[in-house]
This record gives sequence, C-alpha cells and structure tokens, in this order.
Amino acid sequence: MDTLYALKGKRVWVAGHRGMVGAALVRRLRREGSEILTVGRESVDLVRQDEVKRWLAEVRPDAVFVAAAKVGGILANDSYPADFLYVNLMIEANIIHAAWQVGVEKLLFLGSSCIYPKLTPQPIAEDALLTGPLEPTNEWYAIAKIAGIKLCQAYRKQHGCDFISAMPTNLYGPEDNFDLETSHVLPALIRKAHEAKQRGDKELEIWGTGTPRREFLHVDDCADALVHLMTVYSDTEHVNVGSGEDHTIRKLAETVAEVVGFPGMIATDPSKPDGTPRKLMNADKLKALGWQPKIGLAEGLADTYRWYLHNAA
Ligand code: GFB
Repeated sequence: MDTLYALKGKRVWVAGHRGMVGAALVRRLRREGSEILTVGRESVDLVRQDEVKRWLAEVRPDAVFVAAAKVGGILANDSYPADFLYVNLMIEANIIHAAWQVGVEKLLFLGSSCIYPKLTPQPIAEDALLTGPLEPTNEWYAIAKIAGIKLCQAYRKQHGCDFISAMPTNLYGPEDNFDLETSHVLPALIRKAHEAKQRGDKELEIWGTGTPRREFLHVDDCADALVHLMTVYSDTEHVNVGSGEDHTIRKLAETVAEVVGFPGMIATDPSKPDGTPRKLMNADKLKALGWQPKIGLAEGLADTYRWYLHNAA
C-alpha cells in the first residue's frame, strides 16, 4: 500500500495515553520516529470544550489518535448509561471540532465493535452499521461511538478534514483494567483464575451462560493496525480491526485457566448478562489494506498474565 501520510517527524497527540490502547500507541509510535504529545487529565479535562480548544491551539499537533474514552465491560456499560453516553460524546466532539479549528492534518477516531446491531449476519462487515437495533447493555456507548464516526464523516464532507475511524474488536493486553466490576471479560478471567488458584478454590465463576462468542485482539496488534491505517487510509467509511476468530466465553475461560494454571472447574452465573450472542467482525477491508494480526490468543494471554503478575496482582 502507498504511504499517504508518513508519521515520521510529525507531532502526534495520543489522546488517552494512559489507557490500554493509548499506552500501546505510544509504544508503537516510538518506532515511527514521531514526536509524541501527551497530556494528563489533571491538566486538560477532555470533557471541557474550552480546555481542549486551548490545549490544541497551544500545541498544534499534526496528527491525533483519539484513544481517550470512558470504557468498561458489560456490567459497567449497563449500570452507567448516562456516563457512557455523555462523557464519550463530549470527548469526541471536543477533540474532533478543535482538531478542525487548529488545522490538524490527520485524525484517527477509535470506536468499538459494539456499534453493530445485536443480531446481524456474522462476520460483520462495515456496511452492517445502523441496519438494526443495538445490544441494550451497551447501546449508550455504541451510540456515542457511532456519533464519532459520523462527526469524522461530517468534517470530511463539509471541511475536507482527513479524519478516519477504526472499529477494533474486544481488546486485551498490558495496562488493561483488572477491576472485577468494571473490566472486560478477558482481564476479569485472568484475575479471577489467578486469585482462585491462590486460594485453592474448586471452581472459577464466569458471568452469564458462557455461550456468547467473542473475538479478541492483543492491544499491540491493534496499535500496529491503527498506525498502519493512519499511514495508508483516507476515506469516509470506518474500518474494522479484528483477528478474524472468535471463541465461546466458556472456552476462553478454560484457556485462561490453563495459562494461569488454575486446575478447578468453570461455573456459570446466569444472573449476569450475556450481552450480544456474537460480534465477530469481517476484517477483509483491513486485510486488503495490507495488515494482518501477529499475536495469537495463547501467546497474548501469556503476555498479559505476565504483565498482570508484575504490575497488577
Ligand atoms: O467483555 P465484556 O464485559 O463485554 O463481556 P462485551 C463479554 C462476555 O463475557 C459477556 C461474559 O457475555 C459476559 O457475560 N463474562 C463472563 C464476563 N465472565 C465475565 C466477567 O467476569 N467479567 C466480564 N466483564 N464479562 C463490551 C461493551 O461488550 O465490549 C463495551 O460493553 C465495548 O462497550 C467492549 O464495546 C469492546 O464484549 O459483552
């Protein structure tokens, strides 16, 4: 693929640099020879339009990765709809509008695979967007992320901004959130299996029935794909970023138990929500743009468990 936009020597702002994706982008951008710009929420509150505008006018980045968002697993999304809708709308609207105002050359907006309808033919292609009702547990976050895609399209259409959108599948890896109430399934299972092993428990409890299927991508693969898209892609439609394979939650739990070395049984808690039955994305568009994932699930799980042991356990 031809390079449309080289990041070498560019001033690149990673919004959300302390999050799992933002931290992976900072690691990956170091290899691009970019000048990486970051700012903490104690200095700039991204929910405040005036603070975002003032900071962007001051530092004038050439490129922006919008990896800042309020994120969480199925229980957090279902429990705090106002926070997930309001905070994510404000962050994306403030950054995208100010990026246009200060003449940012290229911006990549990050969404999620939950933007697609609850029940849609799998694997899900980009054109499935807005073709059916959303999954109730995370429709708030999904609507905010769909609005972000639309904002990038609108600023491209009206102002000629080179703003693109990427929709990653469920991500995992270093710097993930391991809080059992607010985290996503994979870090939750790693922590649960580790603590069950420490306690000598007979079983590891998973939420829901264990039958839903989920696709996973290691966050370093995701960051690599996002840098690739920033470099070679410039168009209106968003691009799916996935690994192309999914597993049932029960199978995932069994694999995590193996990696962690937990010998017990897997028990289910059907009182917790299953969420969407499946959300495997079609990543053909990204493949056609010349990108493939490199980190398999077993290797990625082992890497993440090592990180957890050294940083979070
Ligand atoms: O990763 P997760 O929280 O979010 O849940 P989603 C995935 C599946 O794992 C659900 C099951 O079927 C859960 O019931 N699960 C089993 C668990 N045990 C656990 C556990 O201990 N913790 C958690 N969290 N899940 C999210 C969206 O949906 O996907 C976000 O809510 C975002 O907005 C993210 O889009 C990528 O995959 O269901």
